[in-house]
Amino acid sequence: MPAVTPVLKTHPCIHKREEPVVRAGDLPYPSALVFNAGVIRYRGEYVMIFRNDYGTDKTAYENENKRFTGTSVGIARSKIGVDGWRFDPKPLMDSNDPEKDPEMRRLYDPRIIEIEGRLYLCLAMDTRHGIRGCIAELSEDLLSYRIISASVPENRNMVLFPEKIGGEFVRLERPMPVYSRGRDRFDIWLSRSPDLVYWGRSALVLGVENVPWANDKIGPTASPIKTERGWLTLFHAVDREEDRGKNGWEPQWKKRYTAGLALLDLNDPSKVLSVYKEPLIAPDLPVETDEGFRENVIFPCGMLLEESGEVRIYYGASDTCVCLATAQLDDLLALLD
Ligand code: BMA
Repeated sequence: MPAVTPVLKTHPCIHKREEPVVRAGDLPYPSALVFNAGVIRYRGEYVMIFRNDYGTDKTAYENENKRFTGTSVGIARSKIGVDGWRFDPKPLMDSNDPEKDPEMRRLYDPRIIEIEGRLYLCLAMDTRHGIRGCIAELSEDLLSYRIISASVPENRNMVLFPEKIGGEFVRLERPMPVYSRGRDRFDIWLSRSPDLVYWGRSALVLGVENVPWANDKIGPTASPIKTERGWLTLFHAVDREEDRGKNGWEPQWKKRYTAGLALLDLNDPSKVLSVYKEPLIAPDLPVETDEGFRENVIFPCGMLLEESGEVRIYYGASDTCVCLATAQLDDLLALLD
């Protein structure tokens, strides 16, 4: 496979686990790509909620033009959050559910967070009339959900802060203003809410032009972590070159997704205190660069701070499997002067 240029490297403070933590063959139901997973610690174990695209495979996709027939969102639990995942027997959500709202095509890219003892999911919702960012409340047993808020199109990549700030719920989000900004010049925004249903007082957080290696778009990834210096915040950053070749199952894949790092003000997270000027995580393992549906994609949806001071970053690799990277909190904060 041709190398993707310009070369972007993972920062040395990041330790990547070489093998994926979850992949398609692990699931007890139809599955082709398992990726973009949110993770929390909940009632003594780790809960992962992941995206699963199904209905084809590499050979059928490339040789018979057979496309995916569905997207589901499923749940897995593990005592240690690395291996030993136990999968629920069926998905929580499925685009082929005959009872789903006919307007809705699918839900995907789930992020999970516990706020004040309740569980919430942020999801992208493709509908017949555009992409909506939505928030769902998840039952305590993780077996059912209720959508409580859905934005107007076009918006997605929502993540909730883990606590109220100034008495309000706060989310990061990524609207897609194609008409006014030109194609794929997308930025990170923030909105506030008294109740998680009504959202407003929106503000720009970070423009794509402030991320030196991104020439395309940026977006939120996982719920930020509270530190003494500010909200430790990951984001995804996309660079695109027209001459990039096949890079996966599709005839051409021109983009590369990396993860970047920023620090947001504790009391007003629309204020950026610092952005690390290089990527934090770039695709460089074989599973990230040479295999998978869309190569060179790092797409984190979960970030956890362990008692030891280790930060765990769960990310989708190549839109194909779930991988895990770790770093020490102090090392990450040292990048944000
Ligand atoms: C984004 C989303 C993600 C995906 C990424 C790379 O637009 O659709 O689910 O991981 O593209 O394909």
